[in-house]
Amino acid sequence: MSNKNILKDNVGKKAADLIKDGQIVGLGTGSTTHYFIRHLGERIKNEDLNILGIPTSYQSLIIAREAGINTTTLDEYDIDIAVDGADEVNQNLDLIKGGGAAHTLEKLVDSSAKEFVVIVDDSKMVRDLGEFPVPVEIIPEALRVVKKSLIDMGGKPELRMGVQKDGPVITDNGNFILDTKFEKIRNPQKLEKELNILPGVLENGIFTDLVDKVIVGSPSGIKEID
Ligand code: ABF
Repeated sequence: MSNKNILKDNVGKKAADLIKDGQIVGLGTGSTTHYFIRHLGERIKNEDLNILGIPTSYQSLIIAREAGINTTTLDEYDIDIAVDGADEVNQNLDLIKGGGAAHTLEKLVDSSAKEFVVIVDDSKMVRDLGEFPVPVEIIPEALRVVKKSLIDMGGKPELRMGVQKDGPVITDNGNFILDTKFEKIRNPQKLEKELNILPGVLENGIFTDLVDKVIVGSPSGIKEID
């Protein structure tokens, strides 16, 4: 396992140890949360726990199934605790998410949870958000119009392309992603709201005022910030 993956594994295990029997758990997306989901699956098996997961993407649904976690939906249950990754975390515990193109459902699940825990390695901790472009999910018909609005707002939007570069990434909701670079984001709350009122925008990857705890893995150990 690479050094970074060891850190992800450590924080994933730490978060899995927080989960209590009987809880409904939001299952985030991304490589760090995969470790969490696998550790949670092991605990469910070893301790015979009664836990249901609510996935934030097809990716996390499939990993949950592989890990032996039964899943349900937000239509049926409220969420006790959600555990998710992030692309950037600032000192106020605001986030940029959406590197995995799943931020719309992530925001719904994470914001519905009574407790929202973020797990990251220390490379994700930043002073100001914005080095990582803000993912903006748009309906395909809005591409030209929203791109222009984002440029007018000072952003540099780029349509996210698939690995083969032969077509755009399509989200689980059938939409496009405009990865939008802004200079240092001084007021994440304001930008989060301004992006979401653009017609054609479904959701953006800035998450503010949602996080209860961040578990950070570094070579010197695990730190919890709340
Ligand atoms: C998802 O996965 C995203 O919102 C975030 O963009 C990303 C983090 O991925 P990783 O853990 O692989 O760095 O949670």
